[in-house]
Amino acid sequence: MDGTYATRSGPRSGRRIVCACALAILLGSSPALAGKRDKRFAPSPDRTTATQDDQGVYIPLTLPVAPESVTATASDVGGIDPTMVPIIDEDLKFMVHGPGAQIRADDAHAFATGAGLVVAVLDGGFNLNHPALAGSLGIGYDALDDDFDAHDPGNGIDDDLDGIVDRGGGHGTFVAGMVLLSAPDVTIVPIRIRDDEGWGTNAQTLRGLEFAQRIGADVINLSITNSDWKQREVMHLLGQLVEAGAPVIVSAGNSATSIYEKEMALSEFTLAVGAVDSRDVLADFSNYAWITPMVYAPGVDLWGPIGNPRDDTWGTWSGTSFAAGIVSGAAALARSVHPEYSALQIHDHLRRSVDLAFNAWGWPLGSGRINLLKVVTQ
Ligand SMILES: [Ca+2]
Ligand SMILES: [Ca+2]
Ligand SMILES: [Ca+2]
Repeated sequence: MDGTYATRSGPRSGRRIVCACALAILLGSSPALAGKRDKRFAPSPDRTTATQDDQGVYIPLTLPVAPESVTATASDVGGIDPTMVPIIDEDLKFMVHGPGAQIRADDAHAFATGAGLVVAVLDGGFNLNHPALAGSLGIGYDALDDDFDAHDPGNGIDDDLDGIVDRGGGHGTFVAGMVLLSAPDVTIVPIRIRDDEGWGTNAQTLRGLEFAQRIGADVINLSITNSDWKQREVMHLLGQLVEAGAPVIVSAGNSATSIYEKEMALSEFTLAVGAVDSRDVLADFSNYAWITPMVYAPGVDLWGPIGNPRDDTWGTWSGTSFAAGIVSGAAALARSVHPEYSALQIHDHLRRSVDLAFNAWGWPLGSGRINLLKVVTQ
């Protein structure tokens, strides 16, 4: 797969030059990356007993609640709701009638599109050949292989024997698609830190974050759960990234619990994102918070690019992972209109750029659902 997507020329060749420069810098100054390839470990029979030892502790992605509900529908398959028939379009305009309308994407794009900014998507299951990503990709990094090709659409094998083949396949592709929904002109830098079944180690997360730091990413998206999020090295790196000006957007998780149970969302350096449905009601799977100032975004039955099992596969998917992608795009828009803001000011700005959203009992959620028009006009 090396070079497959890099050879695709989009209309934004200037960015590829920037990325090529970044690669040159990396190749010339990345001794920390070289030689840090750690060996892969067989999945533990009991992954719920995660320990401080990141060597061999497998960390699940924030996967949809019911992976089997994913309707990985190829674009040429009939029987799709006419209003949801994908029109493969580079700027994802096909989506503005769904969640795009809910978050005022079209209106916001009259003010900003994220042009010139880089969003690092640390994830897994990237299909970099998907048409939705054409012209939007920078050179990425693969923390599992220690190479610059993050492509991993799945191998068709149930490697972790959980009964689901390539459980993580397409996850990163879908997250990247959601980023582009909010910010169609950003450059996505795909950073592979999870395998095609959705597992990875803290060491891989660290190396992925190091890469994002080296290229000076403008926004960091982490749609993962991490049992040891407060690992000293991870927190240190997140702090450095935030100090350098990069908002860090994380998914709140899909276990329908208070966010206080999720260490990553407690981090002072991150902005946690929960999911609401098309009525702005908290998704029944979404984590939430009563006090922690998190933000919400559409995350139920989103339509987007999957790329598994085929390059042009589209489908619907639910999860806070994808809500986080939408907010990462929003963070890029915020950076476009507020270059003077610190990363934490971007977080605060996003928390304020919302409409009311509610839980199942009709009570307003702490922060509401992101409104991109407010992001770019406040
Ligand atoms: Ca690779
Ligand atoms: Ca599996
Ligand atoms: Ca597999």
